[in-house]
Formats: sequence, C-alpha cells, structure tokens
Amino acid sequence: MVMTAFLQPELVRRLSGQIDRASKVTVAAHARPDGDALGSCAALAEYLTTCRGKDTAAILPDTPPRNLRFLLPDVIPFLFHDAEPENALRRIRESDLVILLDCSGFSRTEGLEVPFRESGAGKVLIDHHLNPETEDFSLVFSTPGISSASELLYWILLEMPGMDGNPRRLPPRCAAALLSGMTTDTNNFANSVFPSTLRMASQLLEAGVDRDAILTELYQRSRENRVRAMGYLQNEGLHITPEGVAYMIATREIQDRFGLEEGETEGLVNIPLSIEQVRMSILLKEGDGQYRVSLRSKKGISAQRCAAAWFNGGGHENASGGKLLWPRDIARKEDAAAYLEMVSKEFMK
Ligand SMILES: [Mn+2]
Repeated sequence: MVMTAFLQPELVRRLSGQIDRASKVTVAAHARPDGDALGSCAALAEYLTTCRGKDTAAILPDTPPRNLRFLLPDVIPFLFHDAEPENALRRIRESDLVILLDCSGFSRTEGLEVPFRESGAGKVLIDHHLNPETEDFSLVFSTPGISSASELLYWILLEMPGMDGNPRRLPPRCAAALLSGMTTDTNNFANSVFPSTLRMASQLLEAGVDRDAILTELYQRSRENRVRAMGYLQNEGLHITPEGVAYMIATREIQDRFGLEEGETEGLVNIPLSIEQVRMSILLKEGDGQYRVSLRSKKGISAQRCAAAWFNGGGHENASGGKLLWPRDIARKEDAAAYLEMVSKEFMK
C-alpha cells in the first residue's frame, strides 16, 4: 500500500467512478501555464486516454512557452483558448467531466472562467494552492503541503484501480510529464521538497523515467538573449529596499530590446533570494494595462499574504503571483517602483 497520509482512498474511488461514468473528459489548468500546469494536464490526459480509454482533451487559457512544448502529447488534443477560442469553448460544452489541475479555481483560468462555471459537467479539482474555490467542485483534492499538482496527481494515479501502487504501470509519457511538472515547481528540487516528493522522484527513476532528457528540455535549450536579459535585469534592474525586499521591473522596453518571449523570465525572481539581507523578491513584468507580479519569500515572510494584500493575487506561502493594474492600483505604469517601495515599508514593518 503506497497511500500517503494526505490522500483519502474514498476520494480516489469517487474520482475513479466519475471517470468511469464520463464519456468526454476535459483536463484544464491555469492561465499562462507553467511546467506543473502543463505537466499535470499532459500526464492526466495520457492516463485517461491510455489506461481508461476515454475521449480526452486538454484546454489551457494560453499557448504554453516554447521550452515546455515537449510535454504536449502527440495525439491527444490540447486546445489553447488564445489560439483557437471556438474549439476550446465547444469542447467545454461537450464535456461531461472537467478536471482542473494546479489551479485554486476557475477564476485562475481567466477568459474560461465563465464557460467552465456555466458548464453542466461534473467538476473535480486537483490542486496544491492555498484557499481553493471549493464551492465550484463536486470533488476536491486540495493539498497545500505537497510540491506540486503533478506530485498530488502521481499519488492519486497510483491508487487508481489496477495500478497496485506500481509506477511502472503508468504510461511512459505520463510518468515523464509528472516528473517534469514536479521538477519545475520545486525549481529543480530547491523549494517545496517534502519526503513524499523525493519518494516520488525515486520511484519514477526506478520505473525508467529519463530525468537527464527532461533536464535537457527544461534547462538547456534557452535562447542566448534570455540569459542576457536575465543578466541585465539582475545588474541594472535590481533594487533592494532597506527592509530587504528585492525587486526588478521587466518593462515592455526591456522585453522588446531582448526579444523576450512568454515564459522566458521563469526562475528570475528566485535569484535575489540568494542575497543574505533579501527576505522577499518581487518581479514585475509589463503587459497590457497591468504588470504581472511574481513573489518569492524566505521562511517567516508570507509571499502569499503580500500578494493577496497588495497585488490582487495569492498562491503558496513562499511563492505567489498576482497583478498590478493601472490606472486602478497605480495611476501610471511609471509609478510601479514607488508602489513597490511603499509596499516594502508597509508590508515588512
Ligand atoms: Mn503548481
């Protein structure tokens, strides 16, 4: 028996029953998908197709960044709402079961929030963020004390009928996607690593997953300009407040100068935490009418509370996200640095 303490067998039985009764199953995750969002969706889609024979599709609000596209299955449809809105919406209408992963609720699917909420499909949540929107779901797996949605899904799949807790029974692409999602969410085993996380990694390696190939895809295929942009932001763009908050602002101008693509600032926000006096790190990335905000904090400082109080967001205790809008939160986009200095004074006192 591999059951981990955070998983209730009764819930897994109910999930399995819902899968049995469904004919069209759709998996989904949050906007601007990261490795855990895409990895958990790809893994579950592979499982549902290969092991359960279900008509399966995945719907994501946005096209994933280039470095994550190796996770996309060959034959299972992955529909991106920004690229093919009609097909994505039709699929939601046709689905009789929706499983949302790596996402505290439908509000994090942005443009898909209302279509998902209005859908008559059964709805299941599998997630590891704080404060899940449980009222929208008939079945909720919510475990904040775990590395990733991919890890939570791993332990769920091992409890499914016929698996006998044996990871060798997972389809190979499913196993690889789970290890990929967990690897990115732990920042390659640097954060949010629990005993169960290392057990999962160990079991998947024993089952034959090629971790070196995954690392090559995730961390050794960057464009030169990405590294140069990261260097520029850490040099000219890094500010540290007297209260120990580091911040960087990737303006549109900087993004254009380096030709930065979606997802290419991934990981940057973690770097200032290596400085001794820095207790929290904030990265702002300029978009249309808003900055997207990433926050990371050291133990004892809650990035989650800061994101909720000042940046319209949330997530995990030490890793959160949000947004800063103008003219609502700040009058002009040029006021972002002054806002961050103010947040540092107010939040850290
Ligand atoms: Mn995650």
